[in-house]
Amino acid sequence: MVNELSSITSEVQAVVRDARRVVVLTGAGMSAESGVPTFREVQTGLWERFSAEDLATPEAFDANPALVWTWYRWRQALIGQVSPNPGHMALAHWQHRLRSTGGELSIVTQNVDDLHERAESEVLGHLHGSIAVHRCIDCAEPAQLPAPQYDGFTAPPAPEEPPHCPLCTGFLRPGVVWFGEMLPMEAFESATAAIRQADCILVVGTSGMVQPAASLPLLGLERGTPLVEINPETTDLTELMDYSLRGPSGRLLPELLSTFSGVG
Ligand code: BV8
Ligand code: ZN
Repeated sequence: MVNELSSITSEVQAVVRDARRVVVLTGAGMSAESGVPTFREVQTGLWERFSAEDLATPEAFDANPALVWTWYRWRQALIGQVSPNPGHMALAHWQHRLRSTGGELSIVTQNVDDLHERAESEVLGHLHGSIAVHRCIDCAEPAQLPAPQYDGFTAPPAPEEPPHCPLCTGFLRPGVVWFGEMLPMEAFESATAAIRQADCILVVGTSGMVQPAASLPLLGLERGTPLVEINPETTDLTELMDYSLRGPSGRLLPELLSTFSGVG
């Protein structure tokens, strides 16, 4: 039975304070306070006619490569303009602190941004890939591209065709996992291995709607590992949790960390 809490209690502190092998599963809500729209927030501007789930598919790219390509380059440019928030910084502090005493904090993210890395965390796995890498859709040849520059972010740019592969004539595509595509096995297997070793699992800023990522906390539940959620809303995963802290990760993660490490 989940304890839904509006503030951090001594019980939650006790569960988290002594943990030595923590796994943190993060979703789009982790980056919301940095100014990156979550995946299910209403799309704006040019994309408002489409849901993210409609655009994040091989079929959409096939049907309209310019629209999908420009959507990703616009999102990548937006990510490049924002910074990690206090929630990212708190996880980086915690990871550093645990590692200095022989412990571990493993970050498994569904996010395609690099904000955990820019907060100087090491990320165990990006389950849904990365928006900043590109490859050929036909021959999978990796391609290096300069970061896109869009200023203002008022009216997203007019669609432009993706560049072509330097080896064949294929279009370049973003290195993200689209709906209907397999997750990177390495990332998923590392995540399941870390969860099997964990003595505490945090689930931060995810609606828990996307599979198979959303099933990872179940592995912890089967093993009786304490499960703590941080989210302003209840989610598809809330019922599985031991504790669900109702609030934004940018406030609650630093608060959680400060209760047992004196880091403000
Ligand atoms: C696969 C990259 C199979 C692209 C993404 C079983 C049942 C039903 C469906 C399926 C199933 N198994 C597979 C499927 C299909 C599908 C799926 O799950 N569909 C859903 C919609 C039901 N899954 C797949 O297709 C996956 N592939 O299973 O392949 C297969 C098998 C064999 C052979 C071939 C194939 C691939 C899924 C990956 C899709 N790609 N992203 C891109 O970014 O464009 S998913 C996308 O959603 C993002 O990565 C995002 O991270 C992810 C999850 O969303 P959230 O992170 O949770 O974001 P969301 O907006 O939903 O929620 C934000 C949360 O934050 C909210 O709860 C909000 O309250 C909270 N929040 C807001 N502010 C804050 C906050 N929290 C904290 N602090 C705040 N300040
Ligand atoms: Zn190619």
